[in-house]
Amino acid sequence: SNLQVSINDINFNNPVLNAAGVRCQSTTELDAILASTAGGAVTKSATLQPRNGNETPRMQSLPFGSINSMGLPNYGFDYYLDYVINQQIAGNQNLILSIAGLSIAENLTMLRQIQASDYQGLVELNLSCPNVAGKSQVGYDFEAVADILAAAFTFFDGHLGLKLPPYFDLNQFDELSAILNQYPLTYVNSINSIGNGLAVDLDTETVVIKPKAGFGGIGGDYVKPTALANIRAFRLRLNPAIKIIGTGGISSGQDVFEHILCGADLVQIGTAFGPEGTPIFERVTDELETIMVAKGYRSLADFRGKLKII
Ligand code: RRO
Repeated sequence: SNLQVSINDINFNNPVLNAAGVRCQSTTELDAILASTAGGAVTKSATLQPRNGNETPRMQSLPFGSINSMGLPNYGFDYYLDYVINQQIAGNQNLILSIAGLSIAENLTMLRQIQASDYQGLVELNLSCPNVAGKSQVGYDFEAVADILAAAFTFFDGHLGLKLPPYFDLNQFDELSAILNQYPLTYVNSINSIGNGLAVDLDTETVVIKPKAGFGGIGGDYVKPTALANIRAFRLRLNPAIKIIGTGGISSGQDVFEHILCGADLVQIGTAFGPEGTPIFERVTDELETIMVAKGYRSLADFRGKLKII
């Protein structure tokens, strides 16, 4: 079957990428993703200055997923911009540069530097980091989202996507979509982790991660229904020119199929990529093809967004 996807003339051999954050902080890790059968690679969200992130333990596997409060550890914006430009020179366009400034001004500074650089690829503005103490998520403040897009599109003419937090009220999808539809966004990526969950260790009667007194973002199987709902809700509301990346609870070909059926163009794997590593990309892609063959679908467009209601 044909698993190819193109987003604004940028081509991906298949729709399955890593999600920002997991095994993508160093160039060694990014090289391993690109050397695998993954459709492409996403860089760890960058801040202008390098950061060590929060104190450890800051990520923990849970029975049906994960909890993390990494606190944006990364090698700094220049490190990732250099990497994606070097990949572009080598002929690889299947990358996404993720940025997560600690303020709107910092995000605009990074976007200006990208605009001034030779990088022509996808840029993912992460408005949904739940784990920097004292900073609320821009993605839950729709006026702030409108302000940053208005400012960004006065000078930025590259391919800009937004990484969004999960929403839980249908009015939120209506209000945010009305804002997003006013701008030439390339895509939205739903969802980031469900912020500020809490897990308990029965034996020790403690929390399981140290930062933020144990509160952290939830990923994995726990979040798949919320991810599917966010993809579906945005696909029904956003201008068709705005593509959708589905992230949340993917560990099998069936999960990928469900994301695409709800409207995803590309998908990303976070939690499950941690323990399984790069072999996960070939496994889930093979599983997706098996489902497609059984159903008689030859391309992703045959079923993308075609979820039926009853
Ligand atoms: O680094 C993190 O703590 C983190 C980020 Br930036 C994010 O966007 N989502 C997440 O679950 N963790």
